[in-house]
Amino acid sequence: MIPMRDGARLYTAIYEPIGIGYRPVIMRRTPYGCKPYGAEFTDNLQTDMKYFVQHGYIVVYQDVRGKYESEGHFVQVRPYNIRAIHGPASESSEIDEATDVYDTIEWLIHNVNTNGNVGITGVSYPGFYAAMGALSNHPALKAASPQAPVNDWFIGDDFKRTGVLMLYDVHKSLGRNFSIDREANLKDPWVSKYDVEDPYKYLLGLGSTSAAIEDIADEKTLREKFNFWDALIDHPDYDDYWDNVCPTKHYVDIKPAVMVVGGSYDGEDCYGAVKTYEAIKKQSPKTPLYFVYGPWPHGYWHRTSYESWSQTSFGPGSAEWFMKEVEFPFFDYYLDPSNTKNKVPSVTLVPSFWDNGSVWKSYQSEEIPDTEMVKYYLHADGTTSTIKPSERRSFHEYVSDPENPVPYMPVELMGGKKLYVIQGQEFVTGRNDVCSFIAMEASDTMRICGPLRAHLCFKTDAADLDFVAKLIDVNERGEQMMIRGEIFRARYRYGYDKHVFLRPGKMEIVDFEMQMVDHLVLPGHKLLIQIQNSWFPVAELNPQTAVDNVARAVKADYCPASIKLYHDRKNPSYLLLPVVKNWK
Ligand code: PG9
Repeated sequence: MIPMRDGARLYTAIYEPIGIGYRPVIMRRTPYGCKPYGAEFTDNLQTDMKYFVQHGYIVVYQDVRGKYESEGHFVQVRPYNIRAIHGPASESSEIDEATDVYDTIEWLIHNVNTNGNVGITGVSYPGFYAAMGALSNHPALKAASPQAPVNDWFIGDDFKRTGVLMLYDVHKSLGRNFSIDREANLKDPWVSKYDVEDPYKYLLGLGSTSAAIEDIADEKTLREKFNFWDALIDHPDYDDYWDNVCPTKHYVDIKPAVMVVGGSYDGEDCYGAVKTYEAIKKQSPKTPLYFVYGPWPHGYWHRTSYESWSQTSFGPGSAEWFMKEVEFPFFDYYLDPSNTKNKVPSVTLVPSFWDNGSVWKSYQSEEIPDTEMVKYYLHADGTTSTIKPSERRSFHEYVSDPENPVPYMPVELMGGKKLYVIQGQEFVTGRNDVCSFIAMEASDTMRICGPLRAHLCFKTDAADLDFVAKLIDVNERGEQMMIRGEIFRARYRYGYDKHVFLRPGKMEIVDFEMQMVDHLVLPGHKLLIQIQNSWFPVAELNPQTAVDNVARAVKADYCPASIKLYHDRKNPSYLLLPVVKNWK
């Protein structure tokens, strides 16, 4: 129980090798508990921490403030506190997660046989704590690795995407010990009552987001137990609350080396990984910065058995290789002066591909490869190409009906593992509310590396719409793998801080980013683009009416929308793809 500068004591489990002298520390902070407490704790020491244990590192786990065995008050993604002293504890007892890391490290180097060097790491929510720890300014902290770190729960991580509530995840994960009730935490926190037979039918039957929320628990309970609920419900637009909670702007003048790790198949915090890397690269130029990105679902870069996902396989060993050849050498270079190896390259990329039987390959360099942004225009004949449409007036016309939303997965595959991120879309082909556009066969391998963008021109009679853009890889046998799907709420087309309803019958445009990919389109494969207006129930339904707060919408607010998706000379719609130059 390590005392922080304000007197709160944090439960800290220290696993220290005996009799091998002064060793580096690798540390992880978590809101999910350091269970099982005490000597029987063996789990991570044999998995994601195994190379640190093999090299005699001191391994430290900590319950973050206000969680499990630690004292103090838990705040979801506790904002960086500009009133706190991010350095030696002084008379100010103002705290945040960075000062808690400072105080913990200060205690460790004075009470444990360390060599004076500390690293901090973590995946997902622990990734957020690793990023905040990098802001502690403790001189002993030499390296940090935020991996799939939570960054922004409004725009791109976990709970919401561009302000759209990721309903199924929220519905399932809010049993996930998001309670600040210590008793509840100590029970099995994974209370998920939503492993229902048919989530699509179950959640559609509830009829609205507000009913789905009510189905989790009554509002009073939710507000008392899930102290993040106020944010999800009371701040429907990107207001000061969201701006204050997002850590990105504080990633400035970071002292330790930082290795950001992300997975292109990650259905939770792929956004957080890329935005954390981009922010540090831009705002903290002196920081030794590293980026790793590969075809991994959430945290699977530590899963040594992982070699396939959904319908794709790409060979064994990627996680073992990452831990042994990239992650541990990164920390050891900065934490163990006896290390004689060179530093790892700044950028490690493992492209995805759709061709079962091939094996993954890593590309290491000092920069992300140079790309050219190429427009793939949508055409009236259901094709897509780099040729701009010439028609004077051309559009696809269809109806988006909340009573019959486009499913995000085949019902039999709906469930927790987030396979939807790369799931082939054969199950929606043929729906007239899914607009499909197929490209010619690729003659050479094309590598798409970076965030995509969707630019869609449309008219509608509705006051608001969600657009889902999907980029799909179709192999020679017509089998599909989704490269990236993304949802965007049209009311935020002028910015997330203000919702501006659509003007019925007027030409409107949405232009939005789709999360980073690194994908090889192999010769003989075709790109398929699909545009639709629901992705249910992974995303809540848009009432498609002028409802200020969708979380308060009731069944009567949901109305069908007539939509014209334009693709003509004056109003072209397209996807903008970052194509790697001269890729062979
Ligand atoms: N980022 C993941 C998550 C956070 C909040 C809700 C659901 C998931 C995670 O920490 O695993």
